Formats: sequence, structure tokens, C-alpha cells
Amino acid sequence: SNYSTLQKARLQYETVLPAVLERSFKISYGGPTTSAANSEDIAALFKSMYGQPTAIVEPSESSTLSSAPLKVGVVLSGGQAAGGHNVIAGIFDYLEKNVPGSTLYGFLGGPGGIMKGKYAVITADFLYPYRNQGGFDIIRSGRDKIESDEQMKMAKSTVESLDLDGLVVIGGDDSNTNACVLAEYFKNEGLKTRVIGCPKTIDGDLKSKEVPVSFGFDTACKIFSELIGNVMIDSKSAAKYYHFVRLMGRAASHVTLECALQTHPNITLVGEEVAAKKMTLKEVKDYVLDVVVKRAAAGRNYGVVLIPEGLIDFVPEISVLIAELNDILAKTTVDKEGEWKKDLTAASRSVFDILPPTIQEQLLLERDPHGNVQVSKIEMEKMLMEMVAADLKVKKAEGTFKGSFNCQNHFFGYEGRCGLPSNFDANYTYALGYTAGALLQSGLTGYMASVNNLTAPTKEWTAGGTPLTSLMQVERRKGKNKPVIRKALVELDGAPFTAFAAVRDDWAINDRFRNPGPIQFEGPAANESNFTLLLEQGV
Ligand code: FBP
Repeated sequence: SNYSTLQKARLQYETVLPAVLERSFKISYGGPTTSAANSEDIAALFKSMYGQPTAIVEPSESSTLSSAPLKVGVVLSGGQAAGGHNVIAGIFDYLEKNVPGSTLYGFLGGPGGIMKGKYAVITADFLYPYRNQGGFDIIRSGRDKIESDEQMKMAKSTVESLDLDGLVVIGGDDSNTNACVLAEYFKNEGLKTRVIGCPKTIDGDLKSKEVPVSFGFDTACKIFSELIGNVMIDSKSAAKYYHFVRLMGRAASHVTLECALQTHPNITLVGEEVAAKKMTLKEVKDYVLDVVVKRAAAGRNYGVVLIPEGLIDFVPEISVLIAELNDILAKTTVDKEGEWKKDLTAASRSVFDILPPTIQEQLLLERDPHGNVQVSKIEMEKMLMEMVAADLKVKKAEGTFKGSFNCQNHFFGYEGRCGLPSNFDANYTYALGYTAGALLQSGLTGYMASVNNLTAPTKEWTAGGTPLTSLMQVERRKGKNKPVIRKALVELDGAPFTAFAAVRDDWAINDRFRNPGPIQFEGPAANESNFTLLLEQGV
């Protein structure tokens, strides 16, 4: 095969299963749940799902569950995240072991595959080459949303014709919202198909008390941190460049914050802080400028700046502009003549008009099927670089800046999504798949598989299910109010941000660069998870 030595070695890696999933179990339940917010609206929209209790997998002498074979479908939805293959392996192995004779169908190309009825039957041989490997290529992913009446009917017809007992949706906040909508719909239509979600996204913004982290975050942050660490040493060696690094992660700055904790850059912008302090674009630029000027005074005309891709959406005046654009784009197509601009408020119009033309164009790009601005396509790092450079030019002419300012820009995003999963992600995803199998066999629907106690050794991890409605609230999308899973943003009083804020001024001027190196699968660094998880769990 074309596999590298390391890929082959990873095929042999034996994932560790939490003890509670190894033996016979029973499900115990917590009290009824509510929603993240807008509970009346969520209760009205999800009459069958709302209020379900938290489910906990507990050891039991023997299982009372039926071992009649199950037919289960699985779909990978949205952006790639390391470990997706192991979720599928976890479901497959669970079914093989506990309900032999079951069939696992993999829908091809994301939720579109459910609507079109396109699938592959997952067998042991088919699955084997994907174990512990990165990517979603086993069945591919897609960003379609199952939304309209017609699309719901298409999904219904597929699950009916395959006689599915269950469907596992591996996705982020939007895809799990969609999973909940499907669970409710299937139940109301009298179908037996139960729906279970799994928390996937490198962004790390799908989390709650019971779902401590989404899979793929750990691996992506480790890959980006390796690259940032290398760039840092390069910058210090040549001592002539500032590297502006934009990092993926959508709205939330979790990825950026974790990479900062791993590498200690000179400047780290955190979107949530910019929003909380209502910092204007000018104030954000002034912060960067100030550090560059101070470093120059100390003889350092180089450095590394981390910028979350979602920053643009947090700068107050731009976030208002984006909200207005979202409503406009939901109704009109944007013409060259700029007719549509009359629908902007005067304030937003002046903000729009002073932005560089490239950013204007990028802000007008089509929204994704869930109504999100495609922040990965907006080159905010270049805009900041240019703004800082322009100010420094003026300062130079005035004689108040004597240093130099040469820049390189980078965007690290896609390179972090399909790497070989870290040991943490490999084990976590396998456990999530196993848990999804356990929840399905127990007859549950409308739950997200949740694996917890993640800072303890893997054997001691716990497993259960969190009702999807408990994670939801109402938000404005595509010009309409919609139920969605609440995004977990960086909390400014949370442990990761607090730890960072205590040291960032020192990192700014003095070089405290830390190079974590590549992901390790063996040796002293192999089983480290990430600072965000450890700090949030109080370790
Ligand atoms: P989801 O996991 O939420 O689907 O998104 C992950 C992500 O990588 C984001 O960080 C990024 O903004 C987006 O996908 C990019 O989308 P695309 O792959 O469609 O370019």
C-alpha cells in the first residue's frame, strides 16, 4: 500500500477502552433537563425530545438489553476533524461485540448521502485501513443541511427503506442541531429510527459540562502549535520578520488560545476579549502596534502574532455590519452597482466603505448552508498587517519609530484537520463511537454521546448521553429565528484565559517561545492532552 511507516504503525495501535464500556452495563438517569436558553421556544419546537434526562452508563452484573441485530447508519458532517474514523470503528466494534449480526451503513458525502440514499456497507475489511488514521475519507463528509419538508421526507424515505434502528450523526454544533431536528421528526412520524450525535469539530466550541471537548481539537491544536513553534524559532533566528498567523476555529478563539498556551507568542488576539472590551478595529490595531514599537525599542524587530479567524466577527462595528449583511444576503443578491447598500444602516455603511476591497468582497461571499459567514476566507491577518505597517510608516517619517517591520502571513487551518489523531483523540473518538452504540442499543434518541473524566487515565473515563435539547437556544440565522446548539466561546473568567492573561505582557516583550514539536505517539509527550482541557478540569 502507499501507507508510510507511521501510518502502518498506527493501524496496529490498540485503543484503550474505558472500563465501563468493556463490561455489561445499565443506563441510569439524572433529573429532567431544560435548554441552554429560550426554554419555552425549545420545548415548543421539540415536543417529544424536550426535557429528557441525562443518561449515564453504569456497570451492571448482566445486561437486560435485547441482542437482536441492529441496522445503524452513520454520517460524517461538516469540517474534518482527526478521529472521525475511530468513531466509526467504535460503533462497528460495539455492534460486533454486543449485537452480532448487526449492519452498519456509512452515508456517503455527508447528510446529502442520507437524502440521496447513497451509502456503503461498513465491513471489517473495509474499515481496517482507516483505523487510527486521520481524515473523513472512508465515507467523506459534506455540509448539506436536512431542512426543508422535502429534504426531511427524503431522509425519512432512506431510513425507512434501509429499515434503520439508529442513525449516528458525527458533527459540530450545527450538525448536531440537525440531528435533534431529525430525532424529533422521526419520532413524530412514528419511525423506529433513533438519532444519536457525536461531538466533532477542531474549533472546540461544542462543549458543555457533560461534553468536555469536541474531538479533533486536541490534534489540530498540536499540529498548529508544532508549526507555530517552528515559525517562532525561524523568526528569532533571522530576526527580521513578524509572522502574522491566522488560525482556524470559526467564531470561538479556543484554538488560538490553546496554541498560545503551547507556544507563548508575542501577541495573541482573542475574539471574545475584543467583543467584551468592545475594542474597535483601531484599538485592536493599536494594541499590535504598541507591542511592535516596544519590541523595536528593545532591539527586536521580529515576532509572532496569533489571530483567530473569527476575530472579524467580534470587532463590534464589524459584527453589527455582518449581522446586517446576513439579513440582506438572505433576501437579495448583491449587485455590482451596490443597490443593496441602501439597506445598511448609515453606521454600517461607513464601516463597510472604509474596509479594503478584498475584505469587502470576502464579507459578501455566500454564507454556508447553516447561515455562517465563511470566516476562513477572510484574510484578517493581512488587513491588520497592512494597518500596522501604514501607521509605522507615519511614525518612521516623524522619527518616533526607528525599527523595521517586515511581515510574513500564514493561515493554519486545513493542515490541522486530517492529521493522524493524537493518542488522546484516537481513544476519545473510539470511546464516543462505543458510547453511541450503547445509547442506541438502549433505545435512546435525541442524545449526544458524552465521554467524561478525560483527565484521568483512559480506563477511568465515564460514558453517557446528554439530551441534545439541553444544549439548545434560539438564534438569528439567515434572517430567521432558529433553534441551534449554543456555541461555547472562550470564557474570560475561565482558567485557560486567566492563565494566559497573567503572562502575556511578559511574552510580548521578552521572548519566551516554546516549541512543542510534532505529535508524539510514544514516549514522555505521547499521552499529554491539551492545556485547555486540563485547565478547565482544574488539573
Ligand atoms: P465544523 O467542524 O464546525 O464543521 O467546522 C470546522 C472548520 O474547519 C472551521 O474551523 C472553519 O471555519 C470551517 O470548517 C471551514 O469550512 P470549509 O471546510 O467548508 O472551508
